[in-house]
Order: sequence, then C-alpha cells, then structure tokens
Amino acid sequence: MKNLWTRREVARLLGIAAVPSLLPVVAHAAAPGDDGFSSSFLWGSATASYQVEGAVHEGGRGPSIWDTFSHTPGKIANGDTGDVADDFYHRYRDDVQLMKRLGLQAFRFSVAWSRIFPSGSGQPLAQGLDFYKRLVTELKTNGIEPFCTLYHWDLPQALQDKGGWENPDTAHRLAEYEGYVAGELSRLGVKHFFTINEMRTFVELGYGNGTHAPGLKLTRKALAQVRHNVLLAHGLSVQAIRAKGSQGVQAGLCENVTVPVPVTLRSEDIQAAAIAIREENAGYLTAVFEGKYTERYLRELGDDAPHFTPDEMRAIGSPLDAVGLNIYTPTYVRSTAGGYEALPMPANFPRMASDWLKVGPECMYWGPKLVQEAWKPRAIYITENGCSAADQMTAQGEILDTDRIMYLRNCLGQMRKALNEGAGVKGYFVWSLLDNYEWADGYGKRFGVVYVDYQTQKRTPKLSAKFYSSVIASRGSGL
Ligand code: PNW
Repeated sequence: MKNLWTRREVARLLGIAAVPSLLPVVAHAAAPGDDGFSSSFLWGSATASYQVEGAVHEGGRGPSIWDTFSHTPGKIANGDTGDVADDFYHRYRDDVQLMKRLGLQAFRFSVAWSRIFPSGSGQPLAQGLDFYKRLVTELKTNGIEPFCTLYHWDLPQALQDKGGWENPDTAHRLAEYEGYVAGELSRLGVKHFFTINEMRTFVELGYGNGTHAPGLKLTRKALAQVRHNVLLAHGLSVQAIRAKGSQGVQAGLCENVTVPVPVTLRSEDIQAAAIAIREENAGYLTAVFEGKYTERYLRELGDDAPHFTPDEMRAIGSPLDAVGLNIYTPTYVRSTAGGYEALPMPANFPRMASDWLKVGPECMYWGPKLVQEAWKPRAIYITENGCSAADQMTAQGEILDTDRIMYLRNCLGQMRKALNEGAGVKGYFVWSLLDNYEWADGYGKRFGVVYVDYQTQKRTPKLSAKFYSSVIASRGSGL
C-alpha cells in the first residue's frame, strides 16, 4: 500500500503544526509487507464429516461414537443429532459452487472412518470412499485445493466397544485406515493430509470431563495413557500416509494449540510465553515436535505418567511436512519464579456466543510466532479460526454479522503481523464454511460464514462471507 496521506496532510487534518515521525498512521502505511499476503498464500474454509454430512445410514456407513453419544438423552443441547446436519453428503456439489463464488482456494474436510471401514477395520467399502472421491474431483475441477483430515473425532463405535482410545490397538487400526485412504485419495491428486484433528479437545472432553463422545471420565492415569495412545496413533499414521501415499504427499496434524499471550511486553513475560508454549502443550504438540515428554509433564503426572517405549516416542516424533494450528482464543501468561503462570479469565472478559471463546485476537500473532520459534515447522497452516455468533436473519433476508467480521478482521491482522515477522504461515482456513453441528452445543451455536436454515437447508452467505471474499480478492491488503 502506498502512503495515503503525506505528513503535511495528516498534520492539517489533525490541526497540529507537524506530525511526529513515529505517528502510527504514517509508520503503518510504510511498513514492509503492507501490500497484503503473497499470491501463493491459500485462503480456505474448513468443515468436518459428522458436523456437516448427515446421511448417517447411507452408503453402508457404520455407526460412530458420535451417533451413539448424540442419541443419548441429556448429552447434547436440545437433543440435536448429526443425522441430517447440513446434508452435505447430498449437497456437496452446490456447496463447492458456493465456495467458488466466494473465491475460496482451498477446502479442508474430514473423512468419516466408518464410511470406509464400517466396523473400524477389515475390508474397505468402495461405496464409502466413493463419496470422498467425488468430492475431491469436484473440488479439483473447480480449482479448489483439497485438504483432508483423516480423523475428526468420529471413531467407529465397533472400536469403542473394544476399548476405543484406551486400547493401544486402536492406534494401529487408525494407521491402517489412514494409509489406505491416503493411498486412494493421493492418486486423485490430494496432497495435504492431516492425521488427527485436535487431540486435546477430543481426549480431554471425551475421556476427561465426559462432555464429548464417548462421554467418559477417566482417572488421571488412564487419561494420560489415552493421550499417549492417541499420540502414537498420530505418529504411526504419519508413517502410513508416507508409505501408502503418492509421491509428494504431505503429512501433518491439526491441533488446538494452547496459545500463551504475554500479559505485558516485558521481556520476562515474553520469555514466560516461550516456556509456556512447550509446557502447556506438553501432552500433545510438544511431544509430536520433540519426540519426548517434557520433564515437567512427567514430574507433574508422577505415578500417573503413561507407559511408553523409546520406539513409540520415535514414532510420535515422526517429522511433519506441515502443522495445522486451530486458534480461537488466548491464554494470558506472566513470568514467575517457576517459569510462568497461566492467568484465569476474568468474568467480564469479552467473548463470542460460545462461553469458552474469549476474544483476544493477539492469539493469532503469538500462536504462529511462538510455534515458529519453538519448533521451526516446515509449514504452518491456520487450519481453523472463527467464531460463534447469535446470527439473526433480517426481514430482508440478510445476516449482518458485524461481530464475526470484527473477530475475523482482528485475527487476520494479527496473523499478518506474525507472517511479516517470519512465521511460515502458508494458508488460512476459516471455521467454518457453513453453520453446522457444534458437538455438545448442537445447532444452537453458529460458526459459519454461510447461514444454514436447518428446515430447508437453504444456504445464505452472511455479511462475513462477503468480508472474507473481499479479503481474498484483495489478498488482505488494507486489512
Ligand atoms: C474445534 N474449547 O473444537 C473443532 O475442531 C471443530 O470441530 C469445532 O466445531 C470448532 O473448533 C468450534 O468449536 C473445539 O472448548 C471445541 O476450547 C471446543 C473448544 C475448542 C475447540
């Protein structure tokens, strides 16, 4: 962007004699990289199988733990299930056209394991894979790059019946399934695969506090072992994707990384954030990047630490081609004698429609920045960012979600700052394309940039979709 105003013009506007040379308006306009994002930066949107597909009994699909859980009375707001969801299984062609009209360049979707292996293993079901082949072909024909998540929480119920993630065997079943699908879809030109979406969320909520499927509340020891089994599943899957995928296939994972934000700009607090990024993610991303648990993590668990072997840790640390960061909200930290302290969120901290979604866009700066500095990944994608809002349709049929635009605009600005400072962010996926099944919150919390009328399945782009389109068209120049 060129300087919009000369210093003299700004001075006249402000009614002052002269503008100090550091006045932000001038400095900002002249900052390097202010022309926006590079032309190779990818702009996309994300969804997940159970949240959008519906058609839960079609194509020979077997039940998953989310079918069971969502049909268990009392588990989900309003008793909502994913039986129909956005009916994406039948409407994907129209939805790909919608993406194209919005100018999206990439689409992150997930594969439902139980469509391919209805009981988790054995003979693959061609009909199940066929849906994803058709989807991928449709995306590629329309110039949209597919990003495939292979596990977004819908474990086949048959495997849960054998112990689910408490059973170490599940790790091997995941890797078999992922190798098979990556082999098939990479032959159709899919390059980007993610092994698992948000280990932290499904482990802590599904096996820790019981608010997600399968609804268990394990002991601290059993939970630490589940974490380990899931990490191993990821590592074995990276290896399977590489072994079975076509040449040039990229393997990574998407993680709900805890993003420490230093409360002040003092170097001690910034240093505290650098310690916290490793320790707050020690059970997940740190183990993946470093192939080991931190001393502090093992010390704090004490007798509850998981059993593991050096071979397992090596598999867990299999090098990644890309890391996907799902970033929504910050964790403020400050320096202490012990290294750092994560601060509780005050009651009045502004938030979006979901209770947990506190608005602190600086997490989109500190997340990529701290991950870059800690682990120097080959590539970073922001595989989810977005927010819920109480969207209402006006009498004229519009959804004027200026709150979501505020959230996205600030997050994107912070992400650009990280990029300008050397974080290797290659693309951004807004969560989500469509309003969809928000897990235990059912359909009550809307995250889409496109509104879905669940009675008619009509899609209406919200004002935020227009905002996002304009960001893509201008490559974020002037954000
Ligand atoms: C992610 N939390 O989930 C998931 O990957 C998506 O499937 C989901 O729809 C989206 O974010 C929005 O929630 C999360 O409580 C669920 O901190 C809960 C939390 C974070 C992420």
